[in-house]
Amino acid sequence: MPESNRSIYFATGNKHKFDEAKDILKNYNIKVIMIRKKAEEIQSDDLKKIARHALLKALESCKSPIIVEDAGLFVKTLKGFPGPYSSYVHRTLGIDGIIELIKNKSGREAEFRSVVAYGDSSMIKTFEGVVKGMVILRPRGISGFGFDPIFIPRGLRRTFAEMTLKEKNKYSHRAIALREFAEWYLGSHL
Ligand code: ITT
Repeated sequence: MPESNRSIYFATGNKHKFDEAKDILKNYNIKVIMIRKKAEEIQSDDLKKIARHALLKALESCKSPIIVEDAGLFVKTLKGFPGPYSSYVHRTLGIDGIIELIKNKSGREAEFRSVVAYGDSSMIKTFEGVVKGMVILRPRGISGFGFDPIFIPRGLRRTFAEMTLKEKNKYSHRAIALREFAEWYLGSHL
């Protein structure tokens, strides 16, 4: 059983995601407990489908209530690539691979998208967050993870990797989706 009725589990293999989620959810008095999940993911071009599938798997084998999150970087000039394949592409091509793909193309618009899927014994619900911005050709910063060093949110000058976790949490796709989740969760678990 969760430690209090305001505790939820987060199944992820990514400690950075967990740390970001913990910081957001603590503002809502929701305690989050990390459960390491295996990196078996379905391939789909739809983040929501991936998140729902991961959630159903987690509900089979883990405790509840539980959340999972699926996210990706969608680069406009690459027609949305790497998108749902971001995790794999980051592991294989890496940041340099994305830079190589975009360096001779025009247009730097990109967005990060996140889908948080929540489930308990009676229901499943998803929440989405998007942050628009641009990708750059020279990585900057050492904070965060993944594609953070090449993404600058719209209207700002620094990459996510040049921000503290708290600053990133003001703007990020994950923070938007998690805040939506938290508002709903508190509203329906009073
Ligand atoms: P899970 O175990 O939770 O699935 P993961 O890292 O594999 O962790 P995803 O499947 O959602 O997560 O893959 C998303 C990839 O997209 C991630 O590995 C990063 O390369 C990139 N990404 C997603 N959100 C990001 C963020 O906030 N900053 C930088 N890169 C991000």
